[in-house]
Amino acid sequence: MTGVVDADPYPWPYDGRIDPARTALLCIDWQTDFCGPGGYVDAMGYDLSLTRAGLAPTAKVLEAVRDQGWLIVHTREGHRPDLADCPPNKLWRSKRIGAGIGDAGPAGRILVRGEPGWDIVAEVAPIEGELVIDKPGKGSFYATDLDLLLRNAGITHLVFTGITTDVCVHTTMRDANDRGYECLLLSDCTGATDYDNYLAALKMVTMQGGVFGAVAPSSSLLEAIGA
Ligand code: C5J
Repeated sequence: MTGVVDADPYPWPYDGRIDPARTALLCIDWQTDFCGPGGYVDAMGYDLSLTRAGLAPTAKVLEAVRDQGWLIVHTREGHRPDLADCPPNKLWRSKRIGAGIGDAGPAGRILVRGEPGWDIVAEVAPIEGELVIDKPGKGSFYATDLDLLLRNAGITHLVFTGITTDVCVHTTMRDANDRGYECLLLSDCTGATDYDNYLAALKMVTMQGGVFGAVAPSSSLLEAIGA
């Protein structure tokens, strides 16, 4: 049935069909720091192909929902240049593993706002009129105006893409679920720094009848919206 996503563990959304006026696409942290050469994830030595895997499917979804007039929100994790908004334990841990926040790298200062590594990569870059949320933490609601912007726009349903599945995507999805948003995570539009963690993060969403919402491949969403 058009407007309903064939998702796990239930046809999404729970309350009928997708309403483009009440549904937003969230694109979490598609930054060079998380999926590009010389960024934070690269500095930590993780396999970039895992975090880049969702780029092409996400670009396709972006194009489709842009055409259908959805609200689109991009987020960026990063800190002020003086690191005044970086918790000391986060800073300490990053330096301990040789990927110090604020340290100079091939993509500029790691996880610092305004640096090349902090930019959203070209494949899924925001266009004029799309919301961009800067956040100092893993969750997109913490210390941001995201909730206010979504509620003012009448958004009740969220479709998630982004990286990393087990960290910023999960933190945001869990928080959104607690706030009453009906959430769908697109399984091929996300990735983690560890493949087993990616799989586990997807599975966690589906427990308890959909404890944080539902999971589906982007093809199921595209089919549901007739794209
Ligand atoms: C991490 C993120 N993994 N965007 N950030 O530190 O998931």
